[in-house]
Amino acid sequence: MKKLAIIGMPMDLGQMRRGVDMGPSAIRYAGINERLKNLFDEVHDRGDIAIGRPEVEIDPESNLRNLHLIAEKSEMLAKEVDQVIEAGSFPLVLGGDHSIAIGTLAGVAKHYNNLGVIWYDAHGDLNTAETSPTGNIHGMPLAVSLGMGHPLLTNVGGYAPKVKPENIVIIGARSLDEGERALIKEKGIKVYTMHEIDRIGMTKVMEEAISYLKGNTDGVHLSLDLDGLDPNDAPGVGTPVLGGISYRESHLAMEMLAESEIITSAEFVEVNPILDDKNKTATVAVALMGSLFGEKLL
Ligand code: 6HN
Ligand code: MN
Ligand code: MN
Ligand code: MN
Repeated sequence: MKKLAIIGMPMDLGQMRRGVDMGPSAIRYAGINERLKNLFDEVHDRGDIAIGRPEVEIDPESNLRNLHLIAEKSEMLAKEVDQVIEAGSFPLVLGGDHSIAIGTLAGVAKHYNNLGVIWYDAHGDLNTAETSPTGNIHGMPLAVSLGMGHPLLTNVGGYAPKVKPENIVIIGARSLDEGERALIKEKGIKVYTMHEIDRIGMTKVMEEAISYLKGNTDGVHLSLDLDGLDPNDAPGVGTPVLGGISYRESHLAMEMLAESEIITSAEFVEVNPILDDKNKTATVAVALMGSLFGEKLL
């Protein structure tokens, strides 16, 4: 029995542009339930994690905006994700900004010895308080999951690290900060930048990424930041970067992941309906989910 559980994580505390907390609503409005219900035996929308309207935390010393709030809310998401997997369902988390990945991965990784991660993003999200140019935690979740960063973040779920550097593949990168570049080199993280996508094409990139992860992992989490796509195709994001992955290439990437059957959990993040063009970005997200879960035209 194939079961899907949808969890909304309306958290916008990892960056400074309001509106990304409405991501889960926008994605539901774009028809996620209708689109996915025929692809599973059961689809259960568990609603949203309660974020409330907390006051923005200002801690000038740590360079980590909203540290305590994000840690606390991430613990809640981790528990929810853990329960979903425990119940035999596939967890699909709707963001929220990319800081939500801290909680998602804390809930997922304890179920695997060698969790793989595909980080589909314009950015590396590999900053720490020391390297971050902004203090925004949405630029840090992949580093946090490697066990690097403030202990309140790295220990969400009660353990660290969540992933090993050799089990990560970043796809779509075109904006990396200096500290992130150094970390990628130091840890030997596999990255397909836009250069490789242009040069060898998405088909080859995905073939390579899948075979890289397939042998060595016992589960693969897809963390898809909508800003990995080109802003023409996904305008409703807080940190757009020109020259991104097209909708068509993304569609193909999701179909290849469906065929490979390696994906065991997923999240779609950074959909901000306030910055969007008639809910286009949420609509793109739902279409990509359809492909990821095996939708076929014929
Ligand atoms: N995202 N590298 C920049 C920072 O502030 O650390 C941008 C991060 C963007 C994060 O899009 O998930
Ligand atoms: Mn468990
Ligand atoms: Mn991101
Ligand atoms: Mn990004």
